[in-house]
Amino acid sequence: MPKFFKKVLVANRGEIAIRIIRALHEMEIEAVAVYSEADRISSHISLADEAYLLGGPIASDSYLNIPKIIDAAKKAHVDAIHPGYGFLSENDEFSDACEKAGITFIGPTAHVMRMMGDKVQARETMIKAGIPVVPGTAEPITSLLQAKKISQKLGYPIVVKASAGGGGKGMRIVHSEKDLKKSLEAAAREAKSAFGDDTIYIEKYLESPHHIEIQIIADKQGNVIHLFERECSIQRRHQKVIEETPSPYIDQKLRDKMCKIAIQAAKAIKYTNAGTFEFLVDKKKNFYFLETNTRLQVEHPITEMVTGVDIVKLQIRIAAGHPIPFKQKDIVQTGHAIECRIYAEDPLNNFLPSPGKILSYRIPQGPFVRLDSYLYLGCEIPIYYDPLIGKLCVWGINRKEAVQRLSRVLKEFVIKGIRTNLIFHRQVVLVPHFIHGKYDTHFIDHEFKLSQTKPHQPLKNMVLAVAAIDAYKKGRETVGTVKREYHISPWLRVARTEGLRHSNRGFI
Ligand code: MV4
Repeated sequence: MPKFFKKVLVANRGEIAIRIIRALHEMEIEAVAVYSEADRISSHISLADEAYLLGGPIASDSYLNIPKIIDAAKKAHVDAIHPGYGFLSENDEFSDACEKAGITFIGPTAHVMRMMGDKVQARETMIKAGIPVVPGTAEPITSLLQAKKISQKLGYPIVVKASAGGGGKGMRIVHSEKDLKKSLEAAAREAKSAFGDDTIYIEKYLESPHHIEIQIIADKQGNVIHLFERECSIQRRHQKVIEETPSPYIDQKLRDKMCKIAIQAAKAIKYTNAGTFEFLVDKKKNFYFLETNTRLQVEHPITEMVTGVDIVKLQIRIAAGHPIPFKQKDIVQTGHAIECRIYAEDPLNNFLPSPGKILSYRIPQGPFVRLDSYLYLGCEIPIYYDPLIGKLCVWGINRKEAVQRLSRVLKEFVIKGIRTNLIFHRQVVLVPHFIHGKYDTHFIDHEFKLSQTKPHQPLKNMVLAVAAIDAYKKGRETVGTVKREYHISPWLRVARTEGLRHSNRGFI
């Protein structure tokens, strides 16, 4: 008889559903999958012990539908539900609905979710707990005069943010008072549209910060530990793309300070289960609380690789009422890990989603390589959900070896039938600022222009032609027309032949 739960429903899809099912099976717990019409043949179903169809392809009829998920959980007689990330993972109503149905929600309490989901309240709570927050308003902005006074006091640039937001939605950077009114209106409008709540607040804008987060684990007995930091500054339109640990930007002294503050913050809000406290670190190495992610993070594997801790198993254990089975002194950071998020999107077409069917693929393997994905031959990448298809993670004894290993596996990794951002990742590992760990949140904007401009057709044809010749010479079979994947950055190859320059400010 398992020590924790007999049966758990995984209220998610794709790679994270598989990740959770694997943890459950290693704990000898039965796994129940749920799925939509669009995921009828998805691989998380085949790995589960039972599977329940929720409804149509759109998330509101399936993965976001609380009554349907609770109904499936009751039919399956599960003891607990793991929400994964995204969808309902930070939805306090879902957490409440689980508890009301007598089903354990594997995550923090609904109260903590509500407190941290309101960014103005989260800031107030952190200020009371003695946690450094970015200078700004403790209360929402309700008038232009109030905004002007606050902004004059802070000094421009300032940033307007949505209280119900996160992830940069509704965020507006304001460089002078003349732009303040329209920015406030735009931020409120976007917040209302995205979150149904137009509450906004103001902060001093930190120039070129780092986005560094601390992984926290807290049990129901009051024990709180950290699992060190993750550097998440390589983002495109506020979407993390590459994460690594340890951060190449902070030293041990700053790491100790940040981890201690994150534990202090978790204790102040009586956090339980796995959570992540995000900070901005400025050029003077001052750090400020940004927001709390009350769920398992996409990028959790790199923390697992350097600490040897299975975070998902810990979540399940804690939710079942068991204490953390080790002390802080038992946790050490060993080596260096980097994660590349593999998206079904086309960097040659402004990173637009690229749904379709996987016709063939070659998975990179070898020592210290981990791929969390739902890929399989014939797999359909649907248009209805986030285009993340997997996370390619590597570990090295130090950052140099991790980057070398990442470069190798990115060349090995081939996916045919859809376009992916693999071509982009292969460029990143060639950029000196990345290789030397000298980057901040402006990395992509500063180093690449791919995300802003679509290449003019002749250049794009040239890239494809070069790749086809390259593939033909090397005897590689191509799919239909031109092989879409390259093993070194075709942009660089064409740049050299075309006389184009790949400066450190991208292609011009
Ligand atoms: C900031 C900031 C600088 N100053 N707040 C908030 C949501 C997160 N995804 C990005 N956020 C930021 N908040 C202040 N006061 C910088 C970021 C930031 C960022 C901003 C613009 C472009 C890319 C960014 C990547 C990480 C963090």
